[in-house]
Amino acid sequence: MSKFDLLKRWRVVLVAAALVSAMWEGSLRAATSPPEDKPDTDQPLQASNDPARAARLAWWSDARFGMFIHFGLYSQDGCFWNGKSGGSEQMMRHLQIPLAQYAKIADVFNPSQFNADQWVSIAKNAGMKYMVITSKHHDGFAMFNSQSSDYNIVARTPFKRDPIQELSEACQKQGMRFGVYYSLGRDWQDPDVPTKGGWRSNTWDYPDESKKVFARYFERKVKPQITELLTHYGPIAVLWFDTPEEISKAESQELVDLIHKLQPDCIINSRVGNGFGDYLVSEQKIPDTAAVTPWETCMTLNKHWAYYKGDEAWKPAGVVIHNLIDIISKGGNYLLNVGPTGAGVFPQGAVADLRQVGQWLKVNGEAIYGTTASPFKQPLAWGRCTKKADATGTTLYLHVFDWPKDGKLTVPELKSDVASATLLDGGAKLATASTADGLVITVPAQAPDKISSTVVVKINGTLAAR
Ligand code: FHN
Repeated sequence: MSKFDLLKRWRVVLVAAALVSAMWEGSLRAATSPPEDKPDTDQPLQASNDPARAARLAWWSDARFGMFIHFGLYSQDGCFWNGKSGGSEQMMRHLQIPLAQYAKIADVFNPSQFNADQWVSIAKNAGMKYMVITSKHHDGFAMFNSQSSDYNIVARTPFKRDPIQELSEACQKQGMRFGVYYSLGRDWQDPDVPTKGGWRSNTWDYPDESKKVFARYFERKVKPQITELLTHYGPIAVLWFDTPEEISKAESQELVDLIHKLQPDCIINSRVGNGFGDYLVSEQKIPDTAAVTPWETCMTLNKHWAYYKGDEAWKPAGVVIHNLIDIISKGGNYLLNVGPTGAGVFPQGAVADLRQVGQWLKVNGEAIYGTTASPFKQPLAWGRCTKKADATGTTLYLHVFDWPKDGKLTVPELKSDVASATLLDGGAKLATASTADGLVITVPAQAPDKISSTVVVKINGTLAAR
């Protein structure tokens, strides 16, 4: 065999060996690196006709629209660590960063541009009525001056201020309801937090899942911190728990009782676990149909919960407005998330979006706040419907996304006695006719708003939908 043939044969062997090792390496990484975190599947809520729950939820149901904020050590460099992308606010898990290393981020965390009044006024001008901010995410780091764990922003950072305190005060000043997010079943600082299947725990500092006892963490950290948040930070309108994981039914019940003892008006979401809570979480998705229990869609404005370096994929304001209307037409609330930077400011893309949403709500807010789900069984081809009903009758708000080209807006299921139809913006009266196809409203050639125009239909007496 010539030298050339021999070389060729060796080359084939070397290339094959390189291929096999690359595949092996890849499969190793796949096996060891935790799978991407998908939203938890939310357990259905226990049925409840508890008048106290209805009373707690009254303002929340009217509010319809709130701001979610993910802000923590992971914000410092846009979910990057040592120049590597951590993928999201879960970077400590995704990069398996040892606790001692991750805690060093606190040494430089100094959001010097943080201004609570500014955050609240941005939310308020966007038409949002409540705010929920991460008081402790899965990394276990408290964004408040916790007396039960010095792993917190006041004790461990050069910032030394308490953003939860400052935001609570700013919300009270500006008439915004204030709530806190708390990661319940994931805490990568505490040695006692097992998760379902283990792969969402801190297995790199605390590898033995069998040694972890949730109850110890529950007594040592959860109950004391929830007590602090409900005792030292003024009215907490919503306690937004996340990832209940291994919490027991008794522990969920104990938390609910503790919260209602300290602040009876505090609303609790379904991720307190085991079917407890006042409303159901629907993460990143809008249900196809109206739900019977109170519910809320929480959603990112771009593609990440926390500030992620380079993520400028902001949902256009039109999409946000259509989502808001769609959600309310199904009886839900919209909790829209912003991830502030490590400097303590909202990304400009988010601010611009929210400003445009607020301008639309300034004109059309009557059709949003205090409204309830559409009375119609069939979806409306041109948009959505929300409604208000009181002793005097029913008002329907027709949200027209696709303005009729022939000037005729048909509401197929509506056969009630119509008192009037008007444009919400400007009040122009519109002619109506009851036909075999339903109510036909004659509308002007031009849509009042390019995103969604509102037609107000007042009904005499009770609504008769087909
Ligand atoms: O893992 C978290 C995630 O970081 C984020 O906080 C969302 C918000 O609903 N909840 C969990 C994913 O379901």
